Amino acid sequence: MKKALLCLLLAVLLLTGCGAPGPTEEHLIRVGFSQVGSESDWRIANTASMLAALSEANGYELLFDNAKQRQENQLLAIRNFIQQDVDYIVLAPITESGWDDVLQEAKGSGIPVIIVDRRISVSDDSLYTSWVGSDFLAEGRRAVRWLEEQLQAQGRGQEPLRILHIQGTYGATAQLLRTRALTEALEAHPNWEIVAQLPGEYTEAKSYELMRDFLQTGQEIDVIYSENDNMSFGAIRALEEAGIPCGGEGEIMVLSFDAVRRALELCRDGKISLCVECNPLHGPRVAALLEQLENGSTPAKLTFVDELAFDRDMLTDDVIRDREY
Ligand code: GZL
Ligand code: ZN
Repeated sequence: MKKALLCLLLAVLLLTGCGAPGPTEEHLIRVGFSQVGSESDWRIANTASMLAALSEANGYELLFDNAKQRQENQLLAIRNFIQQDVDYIVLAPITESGWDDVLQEAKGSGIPVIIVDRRISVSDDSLYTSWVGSDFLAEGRRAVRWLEEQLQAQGRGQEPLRILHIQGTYGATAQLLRTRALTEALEAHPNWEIVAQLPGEYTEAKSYELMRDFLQTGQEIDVIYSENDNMSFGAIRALEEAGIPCGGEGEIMVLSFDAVRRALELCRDGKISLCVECNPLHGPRVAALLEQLENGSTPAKLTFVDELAFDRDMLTDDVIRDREY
């Protein structure tokens, strides 16, 4: 008897459809992503990673905005996302400051915000749900440690060291913390000196222009501490035009951040002395945070990605071929 009753109940359930899931709702998770711009190879790789992860095939409807390195465009984009009532906002902030008001509006509309890559400094940390990106201070300290070891090995630990410092966009976390690592090092090494700081804005063109003008001064340098690879490419082009070699024994050492493919190749070929990795492949990491939120669980507030540094000895064609960006 019981068995028959059970079968009858099951039949009723299936026929009425309650209990069994309805036809899968073609519900795409609507995400607004405000990207800094397309200023560097790193940024291009980062955008590609985000778009690949937040694809329709993966269940997302992505509203993408490229701010062309202007914060006002990011503010406009976020307000537009709020207007369109997206499910989530992802922000790659060009600088740390200036986000309180617009994130207050997103919070008021009940739209969770994920920050990716650089950090934001806001009065109230509840204005964003989660951040994923690099430990930029660790990156800078990695470069400084490598330089100290090189100089020791060359018996130059106590010699005067003239450093040209090419900086990224002022106020970007990558700039603030890669710079802090260098200024910390100057305190530890009174024989080190920053002979000039050039605002390269992370672009090859700007860095080339500033480097070409700097070389007109005839100021001698031993090291270029360049806060991303594209600025290193611009500086190296200016050096080569001025007939000044770099990367060889006793020549200018270029320390560069990002470790994009072109930089790794220049490092393998002995032009760049150190490539410090800054991993741009945040797409899957952001998608994982969104999935946690979709499943109602609370993601970590801060997620740091692990990174390393490459010098010439480490770079074989195989290593470079296997790199994803
Ligand atoms: C670092 C990122 C920086 C890269 C640059 O995570 O914010 O911005 O180092 C990019 O290449 O332009
Ligand atoms: Zn929805």
